[in-house]
Amino acid sequence: MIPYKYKTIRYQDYLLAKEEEINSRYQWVKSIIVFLFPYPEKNHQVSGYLPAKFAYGEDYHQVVKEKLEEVAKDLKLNRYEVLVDQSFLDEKAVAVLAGLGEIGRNNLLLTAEYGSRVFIGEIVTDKKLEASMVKKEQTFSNICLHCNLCVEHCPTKTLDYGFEKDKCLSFLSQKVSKEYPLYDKMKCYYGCDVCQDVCPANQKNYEYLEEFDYLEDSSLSLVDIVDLTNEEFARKYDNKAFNWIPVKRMIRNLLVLEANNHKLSIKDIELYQKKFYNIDWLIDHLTYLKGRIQHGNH
Ligand code: B12
Repeated sequence: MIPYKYKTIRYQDYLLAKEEEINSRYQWVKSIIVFLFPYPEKNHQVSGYLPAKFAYGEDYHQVVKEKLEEVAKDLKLNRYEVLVDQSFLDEKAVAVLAGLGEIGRNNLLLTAEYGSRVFIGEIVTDKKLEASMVKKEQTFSNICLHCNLCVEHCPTKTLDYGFEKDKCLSFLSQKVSKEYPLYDKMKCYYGCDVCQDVCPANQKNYEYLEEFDYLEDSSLSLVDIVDLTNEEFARKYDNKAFNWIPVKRMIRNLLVLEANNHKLSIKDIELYQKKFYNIDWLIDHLTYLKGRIQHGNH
């Protein structure tokens, strides 16, 4: 018998407790200023492997934080906090409520000016500012064409029923998971671009910060990271959005990409199995890849 214990709470109670917790920490907040920072759409052909385009340039967390600190100083705000990604806010929802766009079928904020290739950041402040939008009806509702191209092209069928996070290649590239056949569809070593690449609301011309332009060291090969510790990896890529990922997950991603590109032999896999003999989850994934290659199922 599997040993387990359980207790139940009402969903409403959870929502109230969550709200109370946020209220107690952010009781001082009167306004949220929501910012969009577009990043480029351009493709790059390189010899190594690439992340999704949102990670081509400098780490957006650092860049957006730095820019918003400058804005907050210009605005002479008294009490404020700059947030990006690691935010207590649902950033897509606050952007919609501020009138910046709508949530498209691909689960992302779509904007009329930039499409979906935007980073969202906020300044929360104790200053009472006039809201840009007062009525919910003023939100956008026609940027997403509901053409379903994102749904049809998603390699792992993540969007068939709303958004199934656990199937999303962006999620899988960051986590350890046993969904090995889904990894067979992977093209980027961090994140995924498919649902945005096929979106007709994208492919727009706009200005963006040069910090988000492609940097050469975003092209990775196994030799670049295979012998690094987590600390060495984080230091080497300290200006990259993916620098927080444990290095063995990045090595897994590169091994998967090698296999997906028919560049991994059984002999290579056996060498990696020896090298990483004490990391069970990685050995399991390598065993799967070995089976795949043995059965000629590339
Ligand atoms: C965790 C996370 C992920 C997870 C999964 C998140 C998920 N459940 O969607 C993973 C790793 C899969 C992921 C992937 C990506 N992410 Co992400 N992610 C986040 C993060 C940190 C939290 C999102 C979250 O879990 N929200 C809570 C859940 C419950 O909300 P939700 O299901 O997404 O949507 C709810 C609301 O939007 C609401 N809703 C819908 N419509 C409306 C309308 C109104 C008016 C309201 C009030 C609410 C509402 O209902 C939904 C269900 O509750 C946010 C940053 C943040 N703090 O918000 C970035 C963020 C959403 N990610 C971002 C990006 C760039 C990506 C990727 C494109 C990266 C990539 N290239 O691989 C992919 C896109 C995958 C996809 N198609 O969605 C950007 C999105 C920018 C944009 N244009 O929308 C964000 C905002 C980060 C940032 N600061 O720029 N992400």
